[in-house]
Amino acid sequence: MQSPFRLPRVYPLTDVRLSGLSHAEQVRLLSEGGASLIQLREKHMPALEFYEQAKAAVEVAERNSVKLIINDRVDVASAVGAHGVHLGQDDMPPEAARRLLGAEAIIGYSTHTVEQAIAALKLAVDYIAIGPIFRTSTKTDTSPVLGLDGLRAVRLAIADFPLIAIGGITHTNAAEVIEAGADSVALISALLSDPNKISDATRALLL
Ligand code: TZP
Ligand code: MG
Repeated sequence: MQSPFRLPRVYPLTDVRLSGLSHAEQVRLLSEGGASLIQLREKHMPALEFYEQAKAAVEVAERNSVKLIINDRVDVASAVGAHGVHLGQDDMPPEAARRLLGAEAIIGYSTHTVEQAIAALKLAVDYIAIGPIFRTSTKTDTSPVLGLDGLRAVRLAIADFPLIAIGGITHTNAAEVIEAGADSVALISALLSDPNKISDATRALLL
């Protein structure tokens, strides 16, 4: 069996609308702040523009020894040579993505309930994301918030499987989210809402 994927404690996601910056520029600033695993999350761009931006972001990531994961788009992940893909409950099944991207690819999977997290253990995924933990205004179509008790229940149900928590995580609550059982915290607005402070905000979380 492959050894489990080791998650860094902080997992930033990019957002072009929130930051006003290209994906590549966000990857540069996040990696300057110490991030080592970054997800490109893009819900609006035409495929050509996202492909071009993802390609540029992969070059920046390689220069900084950062692993890059592409949200939703297995085709873009493959085309730009990203390290992997992050899939949701309604995206292409992880097995299909695994066939396309190969055994070495990092495949992450979003879950929103204890039941979904347990079911994910049988899939060809390297880590599970669980959320939203807290209220968030970054994503509007979310499932109900789980809170820290919900997160603890997921951790109990999946033993030591790699687990990321997402949704409403800030500098103030990140430590208790880790304490409740997450290996890693995924964040958008806490790192990107002030584009002049992206590196500092990332560094502050890693301290
Ligand atoms: N999935 C569940 S909540 C969320 C995603 C993508 C948004 C997280 O954004 P923020 O700003 O860190 O709450
Ligand atoms: Mg998705």
